[in-house]
Formats: sequence, structure tokens, C-alpha cells
Amino acid sequence: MLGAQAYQFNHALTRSPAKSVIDGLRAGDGPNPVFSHFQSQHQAYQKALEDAGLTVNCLAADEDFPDSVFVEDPALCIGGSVILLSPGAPSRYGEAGRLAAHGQRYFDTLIDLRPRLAAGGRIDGGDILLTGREALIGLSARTNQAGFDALAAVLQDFSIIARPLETPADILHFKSDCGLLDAETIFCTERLAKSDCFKGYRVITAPAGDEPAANLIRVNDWVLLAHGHPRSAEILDYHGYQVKLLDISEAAKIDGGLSCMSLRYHRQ
Ligand code: CIR
Repeated sequence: MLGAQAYQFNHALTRSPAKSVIDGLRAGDGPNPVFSHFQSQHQAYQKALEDAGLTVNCLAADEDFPDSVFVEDPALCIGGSVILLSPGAPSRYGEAGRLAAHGQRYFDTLIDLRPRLAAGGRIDGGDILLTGREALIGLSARTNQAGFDALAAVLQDFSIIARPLETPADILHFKSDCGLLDAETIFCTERLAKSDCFKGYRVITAPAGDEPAANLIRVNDWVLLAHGHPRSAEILDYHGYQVKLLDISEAAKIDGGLSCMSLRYHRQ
């Protein structure tokens, strides 16, 4: 049972975008991000985390991995523990190993899931939504059943039940289309809501056309929302959430959102 732990944090780990970020993976054949804009948007993102009360530690850019700015995918944090995962895209396989080198410094405990995934299990942090009561894990092109099984076993040690769900085929990550607003409330797209995966939760849906807004993050008293979706901002404001807008247009060019640019956690 996570309760408010699912959105109350005092630390975040980020990684500076590498110049190679312009070669980041993307589903379509859209334009490359502009590196200097990516850098300034990343800095503003970190500042928003600090303003929400977090100590932000930023790792140096890693040119070997164009998508390494998206630190959420190779790891999952529970309290002050970090669990190293095994991302599903071949160009990202090595990212968890690069994080391992920093684990002892920034976290209380490091659990390496990779040996349990050696037979081909894959799981991306972007497919894992921790709510107040469980871990919802979307099976996707990046996360398979073996990855789910390995993580579910480890989560039992934290008394967290993991529930497997299907990520609709045209969605990169489960969390591309949803975010936690509080322990019991989820903001998500219509297409994800209609899969009925959030039964028992209070669900607020993003208006049609606002799909990229669904990947918001609740951080302490703030909800960070991608800039450019005024109707979503209004809806959240109406429901009493304190919203901060962030321009992440460069990350969006390579299918990145707000959740994936940090690991947020709570150290005692
Ligand atoms: C990728 O395709 O892996 C990156 N270009 C984007 C990753 C976004 N991560 C996330 O939504 N958790």
C-alpha cells in the first residue's frame, strides 16, 4: 500500500540531455529536437522539481545513449530504493548499467532486476504507474510478460501488488497516456480509459486532442503539465489541483513526456 507515497518525494535524479539526443528514438519520422532548446527546457523542468520541494541531482550527459535523458525507463523507485530494470529498446539496453554506477550514492538500496531478466524479460519504467494502492504495469512493445513477472516478484517484498494491463498498440508506454493526480485519482486519455483498466479509481479524462497532456506528474503539492493544453489545465484547476505548465516540445519530438525525465523518490 503506497498511499500518498506515490506522489510525495524529496529527491529526484535526472540526466542532462546528450548532444546525441537528436538521434533519439521516435515512432514517426518527425524532426530532430534542437539540442540547445532541449537543454533549456530540461533546466526549467529541473527547476520546477526544485520549486516543488525536491533536491535534484543531475547526472552528466551520456553520449553513448541518445535516449538516456529519459531516466525513468531503466529504473523504478520505491521510497529510497531503486530497482534497475531492463529497457525494451535495443539501443537502450545498456542504460540501466550506466545508472548502476550511481546507485549507491543517490539511493538507500539498489536492487538489480537484470539477472532475473537474462532470458529475455524486458520492462520499461514508462510502463509502470504506481498508484496509492498498487503498481499498474502495461504490457507493451517495451514490456513483456517475463519482465512483468520478475518485477511483480520483487514488488511483493515491498508489499505492493502488481497488476498487468494491456497498453493499446498505438501507445508507446502505458504512462504516455496517464498520470497519477492523487492516491485514488488518475488523469488519462479517452482511449486508455475505455480499456477499463482504472476500475475502482476516480478517473478524469483529457479532452480529445489533449492526449500528450495525459503524461502529467504529481509532485508534492504540484501537478506538472505539458504546456499547450489549456483545456486540460482548466479541468485540473477546476478539480482543485495546483498546476504548473512546462514546455517540453523538444522531448515530445522523440516521444518523451514529463514523467520520463526524472526518477522521483523519497529518502528518509
Ligand atoms: C524512447 O522511445 O525510448 C524515447 N525516445 C522516449 C522515451 C519516453 N519515455 C517514457 O515515456 N517513459
